[in-house]
Formats: sequence, C-alpha cells, structure tokens
Amino acid sequence: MATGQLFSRTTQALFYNYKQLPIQRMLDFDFLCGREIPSVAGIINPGAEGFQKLFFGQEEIAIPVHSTIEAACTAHPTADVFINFASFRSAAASSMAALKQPTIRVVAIIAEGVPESDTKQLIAYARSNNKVVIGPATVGGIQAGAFKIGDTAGTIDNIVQCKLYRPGSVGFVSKSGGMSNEMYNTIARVTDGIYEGIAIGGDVFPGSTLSDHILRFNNIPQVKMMVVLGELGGRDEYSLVEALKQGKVNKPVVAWVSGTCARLFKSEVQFGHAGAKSGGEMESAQAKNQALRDAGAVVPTSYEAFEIVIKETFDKLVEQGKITPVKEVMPPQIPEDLNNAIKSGKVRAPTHIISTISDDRGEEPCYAGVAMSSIVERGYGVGDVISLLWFKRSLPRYCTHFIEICIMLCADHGPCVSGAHNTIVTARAGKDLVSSLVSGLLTIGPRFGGAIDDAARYFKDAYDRGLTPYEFVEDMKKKGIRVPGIGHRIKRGDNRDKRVELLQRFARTHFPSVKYMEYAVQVETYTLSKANNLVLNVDGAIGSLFLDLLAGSGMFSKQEIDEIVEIGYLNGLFVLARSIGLIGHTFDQKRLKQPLYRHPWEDVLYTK
Ligand code: Q5B
Repeated sequence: MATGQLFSRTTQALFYNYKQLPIQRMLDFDFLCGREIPSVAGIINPGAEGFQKLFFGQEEIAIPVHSTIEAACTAHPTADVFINFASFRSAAASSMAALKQPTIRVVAIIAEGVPESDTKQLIAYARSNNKVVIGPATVGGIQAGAFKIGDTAGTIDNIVQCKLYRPGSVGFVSKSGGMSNEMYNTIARVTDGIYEGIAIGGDVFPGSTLSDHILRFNNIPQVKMMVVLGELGGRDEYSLVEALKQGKVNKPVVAWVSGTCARLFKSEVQFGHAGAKSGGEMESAQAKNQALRDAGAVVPTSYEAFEIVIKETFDKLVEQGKITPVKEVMPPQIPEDLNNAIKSGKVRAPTHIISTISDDRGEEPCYAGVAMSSIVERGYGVGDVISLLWFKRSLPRYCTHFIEICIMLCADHGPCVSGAHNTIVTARAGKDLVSSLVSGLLTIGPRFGGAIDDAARYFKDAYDRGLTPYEFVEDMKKKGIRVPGIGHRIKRGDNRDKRVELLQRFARTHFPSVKYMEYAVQVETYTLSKANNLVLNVDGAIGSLFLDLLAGSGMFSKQEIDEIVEIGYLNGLFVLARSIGLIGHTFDQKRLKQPLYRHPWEDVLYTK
C-alpha cells in the first residue's frame, strides 16, 4: 500500500446505508474546512432511490440515493472512497462488491464482528488489486482540513478543539477508534496538529496495518513525524518493528502500546477489541513497547508520558527547522441545528401545527389527556374513544353507548346502496382495500348518509326559532331545499326504518330529554301526509337525537353545541360506521374472486 496520500480536499465518498448523523458530520467537517464540494457524492440505500436532504453549511443540498453499489459507482465515477456502514452480517459482501468496482480505491468498514474468514478474503482481494481497506471495527480516519470518514473525531466541537479543520505535521495511526479521539486532542495540544489520522480497527485481522500506514505517511512530505498507538494482542506492531529495523522509515516515530496493565491480572484478559487480548509474552504490551524502542521508535515509560515525548519530538523538529508550525486559521462557525438549539434553550421557533386531542410523546399515548392504559383498565369502548378524540371529554355512559349504537346500526345497509355499490365495483376492478374503501366513502353526501349534519342544523334552527313543522317544511319547499333527514329510497310510512325505531327507543329510555327528536317526528308526520316515502330516515334520526344528547347531557355549553353543529361533526358517525361495511364488501368481493364489473347495456336507456 505504501504510496502516499489516501485523501485530498476534493475526495468524494459513496456512503453505504443511510445514516443521517455521520453523513451530516462529514458535511459539517467539509464546511469547517472550506471544502468547495461535499465529501459525500452519493448514498447507497439498498432498495431505495431518490435524494436525501442534508446541510452543507447553511444551505440544504440533495444527495442522490442509489439502490445498488454498481448504480452509485456509475453515477459518481470520481468518488473513490466507499464508507461502509452495513451491519456485521452484510458488511463483507457489500465491501467486496465495492472493492470490485474499478472506481473504488479505499473501503472503510465500520461494522464490528465481521467474520475473520471474510475479512481475510477482503484483505487478499484488496492487496492483489492495489486497494486499501480500513477496518473492520473502525471509526475510520481523517485527513485534517480535507476529508473525514463518518464519525471520526466525534462532534464538531471536538474537531475544532483538536484543530482538525486544517492540516498539521503529524501522521497518526492507532488500533482503537475511541482512543484516536483522545490522541487527536493530545497531539493538538503539544504539536501543530494532525496531518492524517487512521484507526485501523481492533479486529485480529485489520484490512490495513499500523505499518502500512506508517510507511505511507513516510512518503507524504507534509507529514514530519508519526505517532502510533498500538495495543496488546496480535503481532501487528512487529511489522512496524521490522520496517524500522530495515530503515524503511526515516521520520521520527513516537509509539506506545497500551495494555501494560494486563500483567496485573492472573488469567488471560480480553479488552474491548476482538484482537486485544493478553496472549503469549510476544503479544504483551511490554514486549511490543520494548521491541519498538529497540528498533528506534521513541517509546515512553507509561501512557502518561506519551504526551511528553510527542511534545519533545515535535519541539526538536521545530528547533532543527524541519517543521515550521502551521499558521492558525479561524474556522467558520457551523450553524447550529435548530433541534439542538431549541433543546438547549438558545432559540425559540414557532410551531407549525397545534394539536389538542392526543399526545404520543410520553411513555404511552394519551387521548384527550387519558392514557391508553386507563382506557383499557376502565373498560372503555369505541364510544368513549370517539368522545375523547372528537369531543375532548369523557361523556356519560348512556351517551357513549348511543354513539356505539349509531356505529353498529350504520355499519352496513346491504350491497345495493350507493357507497357499497361503488366499493364493490372498485374492488372488482382489482383495486386495493384503501382505494375500494375510499371510492365508497366518496359517495357519502347530502343524499346518501351525509345528511346528518344538515338535518341537525335545520331541525335545530327550526325548533329554536319556534317554527311549526308545517311552517318549517313549507319554508324549505319555498327555498327549493329538501328537508335533510327526511325521505328514503325504499323505506315507507308502512315499512319504517328499523334503525330509526331502535335509536328512538334507546333515547326515550336513557336521554333526559328528546325534544329535538319529537320535533323531527312531527315533521315526519307532516311529510308523510304528502308522500309515503318521506319518512324520518336514519340520518334525520341521528341528527335530531344528537342535538338531544348535546343539549341534555349537560356536558356542552350552548356555544359548544352551536360550534359542533356548525363545523359538522355528525356525518363523521356515518363515515366511521359505514367504513366497517365497505371494508367488509371489499373483502367479500376479493374472497369471491369477482371479475371486473360491467354494467349491462340492457340496463341503460340510450337516447338522444
Ligand atoms: N322529496 C333520500 O329521494 C332521497 C324530500 C322531498 C321534501 C325531502 C331524498 C332526499 C334528503 C337527504 C337525506 C339520507 C334522495 C337518506 C341514507 C342512508 C341509507 C341509504 C339506503 C343507508 C330519496 C320524490 C318527491 C319529490 C321530492 C320529494 C323527497 N325527499 N321533499 N324533503 N327530504 N332526502 N338523505 O326517493 O313533488 O315529486 O317533485 O334527498 O336525508 O342515505 O339505504 O339507500 O343506510 O345506506 O329519490 O339508508 O328523500 O325521491 O328525489 O324522486 O323525490 O319527494 O321533492 O317531490 P327519492 P325523489 P315532487 S338515508
């Protein structure tokens, strides 16, 4: 691998699996460094395509989303880094697919727990094809002021503190991603900062090794010294020892192998990483530190002294004129995310929606302040739920029982009514449940099922103004308006609607007053004297009885009743109820495998 630069200020990556936070962090880093183009060219989200909106500084940009690695590589031929956020189950296959793309040069694998045999295959393929694998089990890497992989170096605050927005003179490589954050901080404190930092990952078989990167750093003119943080377990550090011994590294190397405490344990200890376990003597931190020291690396006596020797090495290079510390620059301010700013109380923003009926932010959703568990524990029914969500209060049981009776009685009225007919025709045209349901619901209106609100409005107005039924009906006739709630296609004076009778019987037994209903009955008596089909229909019965419920329950002010009637809540009862039947008709037609409906010619009058 030992050529040189892996990244530059124009490097672009393809990001596998949509993870909003690390991508946004990469873009924020770009902005901080003053990059002109975003470092993420495209996102691969298997099975999905389109665009993902993200911030590039203060502006939003749309990053293309591709469903396959091949499509992404074709669309972005200059993006040569593949950042793989796949799970440990699919990371190997997707990484291999990426390595096989001619445009991809570097693959970073974040997942921990990738099977070692799979990693070995990736390593073999990458080496024989002159490609670089960083990871698995890594946070990635960073070239200060140029390019950053995913979550490397953590938050923007940390990146600013560690001065990673501009290049320094130190090449850093570690096994641990977490410790690399710590080291970026240490290095920024005692040197002019990082030029490039790589975390190779804590697996037994890393895609690229400590010495791979040290040899690469050795070829990068801007890197004047190298810092290595190894760990106990494995023999990776010995390839660096070899390289040092063979004189392949001519820049100062400051190194520390952590895990010296392992000797304090009586049995073998496994530290955080798969590869970090105390094995034989050669794999101990002490042996590796000694070997590195013997080979010419600057190795402190403890981790605490690591910072001191890094500083000493850097200062010496400055004294020798080999390093001219970089001039400090002021990075731009990253605009704070609105959500974070609101959370921290720094800004306030107007909301765009007001809601008063339900809330799902707590441990359990609430309907009008009543928690789900209370609804279940108190044995509430659908009438209570409607009363909470529509009327924002718990109505007395007889009211919620009445609502439930309305729902049950209006759930269906056979296949021949307008709504069911439309649903049946739609289902037979092969449409899905929602389309079939909606096509039936859309027929609900002033003539079919949707006359409840108007019935309530007109009956209330006439009753409250003290009109006699005769005056009311004749007044409506003069205006050319049919009395809502009166008339039916099949029900007659001598074949009354059973549903109306049932509702009236319930109300007469349980309601404190049925004055509006009695008025509607008097209207019916008059209209029946005109024509036998002008019965009080189910819409008229519900409309008038709901007026009695609102007025008689003592739960609503006069103003609230007027508002309910004005807004038009009551057709909702028919819509809700009839949805049950329309869904049933859809299933029925599908179950019966009914073919496309075509109306017979014989049933149409063709005329000019
Ligand atoms: N005439 C329902 O009409 C229907 C009159 C009237 C004064 C009236 C009609 C109407 C008001 C709306 C209403 C809900 C269209 C009905 C429902 C659910 C359902 C459905 C199901 C289910 C029926 C004949 C003569 C004419 C008209 C006069 C009619 N209605 N006068 N006030 N309300 N009602 N809708 O049979 O002199 O000959 O010109 O609009 O409440 O939808 O089961 O099917 O559960 O699914 O077509 O129950 O009443 O009568 O239009 O031929 O009129 O009576 O002016 O007089 P028809 P038309 P004239 S429940």
